Parts: sequence; C-alpha cells; structure tokens
Amino acid sequence: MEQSEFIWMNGEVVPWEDAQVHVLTHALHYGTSVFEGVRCYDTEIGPAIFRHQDHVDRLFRSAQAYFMELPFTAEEIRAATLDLIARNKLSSCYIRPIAYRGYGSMGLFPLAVDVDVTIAVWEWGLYLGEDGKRDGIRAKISSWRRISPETLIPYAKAGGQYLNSILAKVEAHNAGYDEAILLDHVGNVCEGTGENIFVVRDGVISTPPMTSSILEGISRDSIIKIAADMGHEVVIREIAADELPIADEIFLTGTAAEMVPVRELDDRPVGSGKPGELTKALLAVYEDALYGRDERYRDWLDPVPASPAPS
Ligand code: PPE
Repeated sequence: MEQSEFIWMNGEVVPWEDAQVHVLTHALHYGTSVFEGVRCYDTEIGPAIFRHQDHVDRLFRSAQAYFMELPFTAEEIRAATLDLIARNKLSSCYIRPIAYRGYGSMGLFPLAVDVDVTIAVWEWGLYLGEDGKRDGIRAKISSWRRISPETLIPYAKAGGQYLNSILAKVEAHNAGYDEAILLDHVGNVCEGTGENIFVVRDGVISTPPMTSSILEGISRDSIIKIAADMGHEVVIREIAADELPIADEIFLTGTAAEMVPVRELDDRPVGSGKPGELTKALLAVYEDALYGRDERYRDWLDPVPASPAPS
C-alpha cells in the first residue's frame, strides 16, 4: 500500500511505522472494532472531504451498536482528520478512522476493555479500478447470504461483520469475477461486498431498503439525492433476486469503489452489456459533486485547512 507520513493514534500524531498494537488487542481476536471509509478529493475549492460529518456520525452509530464509548467527540475526530491530511500534505486520499477494543483483558465480555481510536490517511486508487468504473465490471451472485439482523447488526460498520464480505469476495474472485452481489437472509437483493446496489428497469431506478440488511451507504444517499435533482425518483423497495437478470442497468456505489456499472451478471450481459445511459448520466453528476464542480453539492464538502494546526 501507499504509505503516508503520519497516523493519528489516540490523540497523538505518530510516524506511520510507529502506529502498532499489541497481539493481544481484543479486536484482533473478536472483531470488536467499528470503522469508516471516507475520501478526500482535490476539488475546485482545494482538498476537501466528501460528506465528512455523515461518516463521523455513522462511526458513532456503529460504536453505539456494539456498546463502545469513544474517548473522543465527533468534532475531535473530524478536526483530527482534517489536520492529519494537512500534515501528510495530501490533496486526495482515502481515510480510515477505526475505533477498537484494545489491550487489557481477553474473553468475550468486552466492556472492561478500553476503546482506542486511530485515523489513517493514504492514497488509494479506486477499489474496482478506473477501467471498472469506465467499462463496468463482471459480478456474481454469491452463494453466501449477507449477515441478517437476527445474528448481527447490518447497519453497523463493524470489523467482525466483514468476514461475511470476505467469504463472498474470495468466492467471486476464485470464480473469475470482479465482485460478488449478496442476497439477504430471505433471498432479496442486498448489496456488494463493500458497495450498495441500484437496479434500473424501464427507466425506473430502485435500490434495496434498510429492511434488506444493507449498510446504509452514504454514496447511496448521494446518488438518491442526485437522481431526484435530475428528475428521477429512486424507488426504495425490496428487490427480488430474479429481477436482476431482467434489469436494463445495474450499478454499485461505495466510498472506496465510488460508482461502478455492472456489465455482466453470472455470465449474462446486463442490458446491452455496456454501462447504461442512466448510469452514465448519474455518474457524471456524481463526479461533479465529488470534485466540487457542481455548486448544488458544495455543502457535502468539508475543506482541509491549508496548513496543520500548530502542535
Ligand atoms: N456496503 C458495505 C458492506 C460497505 O462496506 C460499504 C462501504 C458500502 C455498502 C457503501 O457505503 P458508503 O461508502 O457509505 O457509500 N465500504 C467501505 C469499505 C470498503 C473496503 O474495502 O474496505 C468503503 O467503501 O470505504
């Protein structure tokens, strides 16, 4: 991976290589962590974090779901992130804040273990590649079902929950596909391993609701708002698995992946087998929003200060 100079660890800025944990860190054993994936773009108004506050808020919601009390406020995390990007002299980067049960005691009762918080920022290209975004990807319906609300907390972005995504991702990779699409526990369409899903048929855009065990994606929300501004109401409804083969267009959204057309699903072309017209139109406006080129979405940008706060 592309290293940067500094990492923020429990309130201190330390050199990248010094950001280490003990092997008996609770989260390493039991997945007791919550995290975010955020991006900073080199925008028209300078380096700026896309929907920063929404990501920080989701981090706190995830933490609450797993009884974790963060020793920092949302505002402290937000300010630390902006400062860290400036210190690392980055104009665009991926941002990974993580709160985790640290070192102190083992065993499944976690509440006595302190919560540590770190923030790392580094340059990270698109998850499914620039060519994936341009030409579309090949996806496979996973044989693994997405975690259900009966066993875990789908709306939380928690470390341990990602074993589910990892099983689906490796299965898809080994079978020669770019990405997996998971159904929920009752068999409705849910999402990708790290992206939400949208389906277009006869000009109507649909996306699964919270009750289909999705992670409530911030990119998903941005696309819903952008589509509405373009005159397309996105229908939020349960989508049956057998609606996928008859879709005209399918695309995925997520911070790491941004927005990616699915050109082939289970070896069959989606629509024409090329990124669809609506997908392309939405992607163009979405990119304008990310890079601050569209005034309507400037409120989504949290500008990075030109120089770090004096320490
Ligand atoms: N579903 C899942 C399971 C998920 O992990 C993500 C984000 C999304 C949907 C989309 O959410 P949002 O980024 O708010 O639009 N996945 C993050 C981590 C991916 C990774 O590989 O790590 C991300 O995109 O940063």
